[in-house]
Amino acid sequence: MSFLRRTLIAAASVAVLSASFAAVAQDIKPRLIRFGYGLNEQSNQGRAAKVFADEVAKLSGGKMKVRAIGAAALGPDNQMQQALIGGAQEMMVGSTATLVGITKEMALWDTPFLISNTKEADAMLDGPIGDKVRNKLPEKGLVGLVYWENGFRNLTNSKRAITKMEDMNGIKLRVMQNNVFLSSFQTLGANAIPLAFSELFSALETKTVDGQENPFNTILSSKFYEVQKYMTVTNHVYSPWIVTASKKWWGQLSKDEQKVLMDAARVSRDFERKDTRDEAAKAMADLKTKGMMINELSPAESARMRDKLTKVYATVAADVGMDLWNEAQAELKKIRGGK
Ligand code: TK8
Repeated sequence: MSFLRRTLIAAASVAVLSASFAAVAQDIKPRLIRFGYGLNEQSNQGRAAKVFADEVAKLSGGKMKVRAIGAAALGPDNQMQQALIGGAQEMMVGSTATLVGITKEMALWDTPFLISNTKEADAMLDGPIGDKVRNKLPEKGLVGLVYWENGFRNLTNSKRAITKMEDMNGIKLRVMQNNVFLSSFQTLGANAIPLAFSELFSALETKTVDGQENPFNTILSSKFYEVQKYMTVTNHVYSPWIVTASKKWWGQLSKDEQKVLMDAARVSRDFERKDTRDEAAKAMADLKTKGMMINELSPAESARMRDKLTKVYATVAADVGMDLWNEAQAELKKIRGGK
Protein backbone atom coordinates (compact mmCIF):
# COMPACT_ATOMS: atom_id res chain seq x y z
CA MET A 1 0.00 0.00 0.00
CA SER A 2 1.40 3.37 -0.95
CA PHE A 3 2.14 5.97 1.68
CA LEU A 4 -0.46 8.31 0.17
CA ARG A 5 -3.14 5.62 0.19
CA ARG A 6 -2.40 4.69 3.82
CA THR A 7 -2.52 8.34 4.82
CA LEU A 8 -5.85 8.80 3.04
CA ILE A 9 -7.38 5.77 4.75
CA ALA A 10 -6.11 6.91 8.14
CA ALA A 11 -7.46 10.40 7.62
CA ALA A 12 -10.82 9.05 6.48
CA SER A 13 -11.17 6.80 9.50
CA VAL A 14 -10.24 9.63 11.85
CA ALA A 15 -12.95 11.73 10.20
CA VAL A 16 -15.53 8.94 10.61
CA LEU A 17 -14.49 8.37 14.19
CA SER A 18 -14.61 12.00 15.20
CA ALA A 19 -17.97 12.41 13.50
CA SER A 20 -19.43 9.59 15.54
CA PHE A 21 -17.86 10.92 18.75
CA ALA A 22 -19.36 14.30 18.02
CA ALA A 23 -22.77 12.66 17.74
CA VAL A 24 -22.19 10.88 21.02
CA ALA A 25 -21.12 14.09 22.71
CA GLN A 26 -24.13 16.02 21.44
CA ASP A 27 -27.00 13.59 21.81
CA ILE A 28 -26.06 10.99 24.34
CA LYS A 29 -24.00 12.49 27.09
CA PRO A 30 -23.41 9.83 29.73
CA ARG A 31 -26.34 9.71 32.06
CA LEU A 32 -25.10 10.50 35.52
CA ILE A 33 -26.75 8.34 38.14
CA ARG A 34 -26.25 9.23 41.78
CA PHE A 35 -26.42 5.98 43.76
CA GLY A 36 -26.50 6.72 47.50
CA TYR A 37 -25.91 4.35 50.41
CA GLY A 38 -25.44 4.57 54.16
CA LEU A 39 -22.39 2.49 55.04
CA ASN A 40 -18.80 3.38 54.22
CA GLU A 41 -16.89 2.53 51.03
CA GLN A 42 -15.00 -0.34 52.70
CA SER A 43 -18.22 -2.12 53.70
CA ASN A 44 -20.01 -4.93 51.88
CA GLN A 45 -22.49 -2.24 50.76
CA GLY A 46 -19.69 -0.09 49.35
CA ARG A 47 -18.03 -2.96 47.52
CA ALA A 48 -21.28 -4.02 45.88
CA ALA A 49 -22.14 -0.42 44.92
CA LYS A 50 -18.83 -0.31 43.06
CA VAL A 51 -19.63 -3.58 41.27
CA PHE A 52 -22.97 -2.08 40.22
CA ALA A 53 -21.28 1.08 38.93
CA ASP A 54 -18.68 -0.90 36.97
CA GLU A 55 -21.31 -3.20 35.49
CA VAL A 56 -23.51 -0.29 34.35
CA ALA A 57 -20.50 1.33 32.64
CA LYS A 58 -19.64 -1.96 30.94
CA LEU A 59 -23.15 -2.88 29.80
CA SER A 60 -23.90 0.63 28.51
CA GLY A 61 -20.56 1.02 26.75
CA GLY A 62 -19.83 4.01 28.98
CA LYS A 63 -23.03 5.87 28.10
CA MET A 64 -24.40 5.56 31.61
CA LYS A 65 -22.29 6.50 34.57
CA VAL A 66 -23.06 5.60 38.17
CA ARG A 67 -21.55 7.69 40.92
CA ALA A 68 -21.72 5.62 44.09
CA ILE A 69 -21.90 7.93 47.09
CA GLY A 70 -21.56 6.24 50.50
CA ALA A 71 -21.43 7.09 54.21
CA ALA A 72 -24.85 8.76 54.00
CA ALA A 73 -23.23 11.74 52.25
CA LEU A 74 -26.55 12.18 50.40
CA GLY A 75 -28.43 11.77 53.69
CA PRO A 76 -29.76 8.88 55.76
CA ASP A 77 -32.07 6.28 54.16
CA ASN A 78 -35.30 8.24 54.82
CA GLN A 79 -33.97 11.41 53.29
CA MET A 80 -32.67 9.64 50.17
CA GLN A 81 -36.03 7.86 49.73
CA GLN A 82 -37.76 11.25 49.65
CA ALA A 83 -35.17 12.58 47.19
CA LEU A 84 -35.86 9.61 44.91
CA ILE A 85 -39.62 10.11 45.11
CA GLY A 86 -39.22 13.79 44.28
CA GLY A 87 -36.81 13.05 41.44
CA ALA A 88 -33.85 14.91 42.98
CA GLN A 89 -31.75 11.73 43.23
CA GLU A 90 -31.71 8.74 40.87
CA MET A 91 -30.87 5.62 42.90
CA MET A 92 -29.99 4.23 46.32
CA VAL A 93 -29.65 1.08 48.38
CA GLY A 94 -30.87 0.87 51.96
CA SER A 95 -32.75 -1.16 54.51
CA THR A 96 -36.25 -2.34 53.67
CA ALA A 97 -36.97 -1.52 57.34
CA THR A 98 -36.57 2.20 56.70
CA LEU A 99 -39.09 1.98 53.81
CA VAL A 100 -42.00 0.79 55.93
CA GLY A 101 -43.37 4.31 56.44
CA ILE A 102 -43.74 4.53 52.64
CA THR A 103 -44.70 0.95 51.78
CA LYS A 104 -46.23 -0.87 54.73
CA GLU A 105 -45.81 -4.31 53.14
CA MET A 106 -42.02 -3.98 53.64
CA ALA A 107 -42.67 -4.70 57.35
CA LEU A 108 -42.94 -8.36 56.41
CA TRP A 109 -39.11 -8.50 56.39
CA ASP A 110 -38.99 -7.12 59.95
CA THR A 111 -40.72 -10.20 61.37
CA PRO A 112 -38.39 -11.69 64.00
CA PHE A 113 -37.18 -15.18 63.07
CA LEU A 114 -39.22 -15.25 59.85
CA ILE A 115 -36.28 -16.47 57.79
CA SER A 116 -33.88 -18.98 59.30
CA ASN A 117 -31.09 -19.33 56.74
CA THR A 118 -29.69 -17.75 53.59
CA LYS A 119 -31.25 -20.37 51.32
CA GLU A 120 -34.70 -19.41 52.60
CA ALA A 121 -33.79 -15.74 52.33
CA ASP A 122 -32.89 -15.98 48.64
CA ALA A 123 -35.93 -18.10 47.83
CA MET A 124 -38.28 -15.70 49.62
CA LEU A 125 -36.79 -12.45 48.34
CA ASP A 126 -36.26 -13.54 44.72
CA GLY A 127 -39.56 -15.44 44.60
CA PRO A 128 -43.23 -14.42 44.35
CA ILE A 129 -43.44 -12.88 47.85
CA GLY A 130 -40.34 -10.73 47.35
CA ASP A 131 -41.74 -9.60 43.98
CA LYS A 132 -45.13 -8.82 45.45
CA VAL A 133 -43.64 -6.59 48.15
CA ARG A 134 -41.19 -4.94 45.72
CA ASN A 135 -44.03 -4.25 43.28
CA LYS A 136 -45.83 -2.15 45.89
CA LEU A 137 -43.16 0.52 45.49
CA PRO A 138 -44.13 2.11 42.13
CA GLU A 139 -47.45 3.44 43.46
CA LYS A 140 -45.33 5.37 45.98
CA GLY A 141 -42.92 6.81 43.41
CA LEU A 142 -40.13 4.24 43.68
CA VAL A 143 -38.95 1.31 41.58
CA GLY A 144 -37.49 -1.70 43.43
CA LEU A 145 -34.83 -3.52 41.42
CA VAL A 146 -33.27 -6.24 43.59
CA TYR A 147 -32.74 -7.21 47.21
CA TRP A 148 -29.23 -7.37 48.62
CA GLU A 149 -28.28 -9.04 51.89
CA ASN A 150 -27.80 -6.91 54.99
CA GLY A 151 -27.88 -10.09 57.05
CA PHE A 152 -28.87 -11.72 60.31
CA ARG A 153 -28.85 -9.15 63.08
CA ASN A 154 -27.05 -9.48 66.39
CA LEU A 155 -26.93 -7.38 69.54
CA THR A 156 -24.04 -5.31 70.82
CA ASN A 157 -23.75 -3.04 73.84
CA SER A 158 -21.27 -1.35 76.12
CA LYS A 159 -22.85 -2.31 79.45
CA ARG A 160 -22.86 -6.06 79.99
CA ALA A 161 -23.01 -9.46 78.38
CA ILE A 162 -26.61 -10.37 77.60
CA THR A 163 -27.06 -13.96 78.74
CA LYS A 164 -30.75 -13.81 79.57
CA MET A 165 -33.70 -11.67 78.61
CA GLU A 166 -33.64 -9.71 81.91
CA ASP A 167 -30.14 -8.44 81.03
CA MET A 168 -31.82 -6.25 78.42
CA ASN A 169 -33.66 -4.27 81.09
CA GLY A 170 -32.75 -0.63 80.98
CA ILE A 171 -30.31 -0.97 78.08
CA LYS A 172 -30.72 2.07 75.84
CA LEU A 173 -30.81 0.30 72.52
CA ARG A 174 -30.78 2.09 69.20
CA VAL A 175 -33.25 0.60 66.73
CA MET A 176 -34.04 1.50 63.13
CA GLN A 177 -36.84 4.02 62.62
CA ASN A 178 -39.44 1.29 62.36
CA ASN A 179 -42.33 0.20 64.60
CA VAL A 180 -41.73 -3.54 64.46
CA PHE A 181 -38.15 -3.08 65.67
CA LEU A 182 -39.30 -0.62 68.28
CA SER A 183 -41.96 -2.90 69.73
CA SER A 184 -39.78 -6.01 69.41
CA PHE A 185 -37.11 -4.55 71.66
CA GLN A 186 -39.57 -2.92 74.01
CA THR A 187 -41.13 -6.35 74.39
CA LEU A 188 -37.73 -7.75 75.37
CA GLY A 189 -37.39 -5.08 78.06
CA ALA A 190 -34.88 -2.73 76.42
CA ASN A 191 -35.26 1.04 76.29
CA ALA A 192 -35.55 1.15 72.50
CA ILE A 193 -34.58 4.44 70.82
CA PRO A 194 -35.15 4.92 67.06
CA LEU A 195 -32.27 6.69 65.34
CA ALA A 196 -30.87 7.03 61.81
CA PHE A 197 -27.88 4.82 61.08
CA SER A 198 -25.78 7.84 60.15
CA GLU A 199 -25.97 9.06 63.74
CA LEU A 200 -25.34 5.71 65.35
CA PHE A 201 -21.58 5.64 65.79
CA SER A 202 -21.41 8.95 67.61
CA ALA A 203 -24.47 8.07 69.70
CA LEU A 204 -22.65 4.92 70.84
CA GLU A 205 -19.43 6.81 71.38
CA THR A 206 -21.04 9.49 73.53
CA LYS A 207 -23.16 6.85 75.33
CA THR A 208 -26.37 8.52 74.21
CA VAL A 209 -27.30 4.89 73.58
CA ASP A 210 -25.72 1.78 75.11
CA GLY A 211 -26.25 -0.63 72.30
CA GLN A 212 -27.52 -1.45 68.84
CA GLU A 213 -28.23 -4.41 66.60
CA ASN A 214 -26.83 -5.12 63.15
CA PRO A 215 -25.22 -7.96 61.19
CA PHE A 216 -21.58 -8.98 61.87
CA ASN A 217 -20.48 -7.27 58.65
CA THR A 218 -21.76 -3.86 59.70
CA ILE A 219 -20.41 -4.17 63.25
CA LEU A 220 -17.05 -4.74 61.61
CA SER A 221 -17.14 -2.22 58.75
CA SER A 222 -18.61 0.58 60.88
CA LYS A 223 -16.05 -0.11 63.60
CA PHE A 224 -18.68 -0.51 66.31
CA TYR A 225 -16.16 -2.74 68.13
CA GLU A 226 -14.34 0.49 69.08
CA VAL A 227 -17.31 1.61 71.17
CA GLN A 228 -19.08 -1.67 72.03
CA LYS A 229 -17.56 -4.29 74.32
CA TYR A 230 -20.22 -7.01 74.21
CA MET A 231 -21.82 -8.90 71.39
CA THR A 232 -24.58 -11.46 71.75
CA VAL A 233 -25.32 -13.75 68.85
CA THR A 234 -29.10 -13.65 68.55
CA ASN A 235 -29.76 -13.80 64.78
CA HIS A 236 -33.12 -12.31 65.69
CA VAL A 237 -34.06 -11.22 62.18
CA TYR A 238 -32.80 -11.48 58.60
CA SER A 239 -32.55 -7.96 57.22
CA PRO A 240 -32.57 -7.28 53.48
CA TRP A 241 -31.34 -4.20 51.68
CA ILE A 242 -33.19 -3.11 48.55
CA VAL A 243 -31.87 -1.27 45.50
CA THR A 244 -34.37 1.38 44.44
CA ALA A 245 -34.69 4.02 41.72
CA SER A 246 -36.72 7.19 41.44
CA LYS A 247 -39.83 6.31 39.44
CA LYS A 248 -40.00 9.81 37.98
CA TRP A 249 -36.51 9.39 36.58
CA TRP A 250 -36.91 5.70 35.64
CA GLY A 251 -39.89 6.63 33.46
CA GLN A 252 -37.68 8.87 31.34
CA LEU A 253 -35.22 6.10 30.52
CA SER A 254 -35.37 4.01 27.36
CA LYS A 255 -36.21 0.31 27.63
CA ASP A 256 -32.54 -0.45 26.87
CA GLU A 257 -31.32 1.80 29.66
CA GLN A 258 -33.75 0.22 32.10
CA LYS A 259 -32.49 -3.21 31.05
CA VAL A 260 -28.87 -2.19 31.63
CA LEU A 261 -29.74 -1.10 35.18
CA MET A 262 -31.77 -4.21 35.91
CA ASP A 263 -29.07 -6.54 34.58
CA ALA A 264 -26.34 -4.70 36.47
CA ALA A 265 -28.44 -4.77 39.64
CA ARG A 266 -28.72 -8.56 39.38
CA VAL A 267 -24.97 -8.90 38.92
CA SER A 268 -24.40 -6.66 41.96
CA ARG A 269 -26.88 -8.71 43.99
CA ASP A 270 -25.15 -12.01 43.26
CA PHE A 271 -21.77 -10.49 44.05
CA GLU A 272 -23.04 -8.83 47.22
CA ARG A 273 -24.65 -11.90 48.72
CA LYS A 274 -21.54 -14.01 48.21
CA ASP A 275 -19.21 -11.28 49.46
CA THR A 276 -21.39 -10.66 52.54
CA ARG A 277 -21.59 -14.36 53.40
CA ASP A 278 -17.84 -14.85 52.98
CA GLU A 279 -17.17 -11.89 55.23
CA ALA A 280 -19.80 -12.89 57.83
CA ALA A 281 -18.26 -16.36 58.12
CA LYS A 282 -14.96 -14.82 59.25
CA ALA A 283 -16.34 -11.81 61.10
CA MET A 284 -16.80 -13.37 64.51
CA ALA A 285 -13.12 -14.25 64.73
CA ASP A 286 -12.21 -10.75 63.49
CA LEU A 287 -14.43 -9.10 66.10
CA LYS A 288 -12.87 -11.22 68.86
CA THR A 289 -9.43 -10.13 67.72
CA LYS A 290 -10.65 -6.53 67.94
CA GLY A 291 -11.43 -7.16 71.61
CA MET A 292 -15.16 -7.85 71.65
CA MET A 293 -16.55 -10.29 74.20
CA ILE A 294 -18.92 -12.53 72.29
CA ASN A 295 -21.49 -14.88 73.76
CA GLU A 296 -24.21 -17.09 72.35
CA LEU A 297 -27.53 -17.45 74.10
CA SER A 298 -28.30 -20.77 75.72
CA PRO A 299 -31.00 -22.68 73.81
CA ALA A 300 -33.42 -22.10 76.70
CA GLU A 301 -32.90 -18.29 76.73
CA SER A 302 -33.01 -18.17 72.99
CA ALA A 303 -36.37 -19.97 73.08
CA ARG A 304 -37.70 -17.55 75.71
CA MET A 305 -36.79 -14.52 73.59
CA ARG A 306 -38.19 -16.11 70.51
CA ASP A 307 -41.40 -16.84 72.30
CA LYS A 308 -41.70 -13.23 73.47
CA LEU A 309 -40.95 -11.90 70.01
CA THR A 310 -43.60 -14.01 68.34
CA LYS A 311 -46.06 -11.69 70.13
CA VAL A 312 -45.27 -9.02 67.56
CA TYR A 313 -46.37 -11.35 64.75
CA ALA A 314 -49.98 -10.25 65.10
CA THR A 315 -48.91 -6.62 64.70
CA VAL A 316 -46.89 -7.37 61.58
CA ALA A 317 -49.73 -9.41 60.10
CA ALA A 318 -52.16 -6.54 60.70
CA ASP A 319 -49.70 -4.03 59.19
CA VAL A 320 -48.91 -5.95 56.00
CA GLY A 321 -52.40 -7.43 55.64
CA MET A 322 -53.58 -10.94 56.49
CA ASP A 323 -53.45 -12.08 52.83
CA LEU A 324 -49.77 -11.27 52.36
CA TRP A 325 -48.95 -12.69 55.80
CA ASN A 326 -50.66 -16.00 54.99
CA GLU A 327 -49.11 -16.18 51.53
CA ALA A 328 -45.68 -15.61 53.06
CA GLN A 329 -46.20 -18.39 55.59
CA ALA A 330 -47.40 -20.75 52.85
CA GLU A 331 -44.41 -19.88 50.65
CA LEU A 332 -42.00 -20.55 53.53
CA LYS A 333 -43.63 -23.91 54.13
CA LYS A 334 -43.15 -24.72 50.47
CA ILE A 335 -39.49 -23.67 50.54
CA ARG A 336 -38.88 -25.68 53.72
CA GLY A 337 -40.59 -28.69 52.25
CA GLY A 338 -38.09 -28.46 49.42
CA LYS A 339 -40.86 -28.34 46.80
C1 TK8 B 1 -27.62 1.72 56.32
C2 TK8 B 1 -28.73 1.09 57.16
C3 TK8 B 1 -28.22 -0.12 57.92
C4 TK8 B 1 -29.30 -0.73 58.80
C5 TK8 B 1 -29.48 0.08 60.07
O1 TK8 B 1 -28.06 2.90 55.74
O2 TK8 B 1 -29.97 1.20 59.97
O3 TK8 B 1 -29.15 -0.41 61.16
O4 TK8 B 1 -28.96 -2.05 59.15
O5 TK8 B 1 -27.76 -1.07 57.02
O6 TK8 B 1 -29.78 0.73 56.31
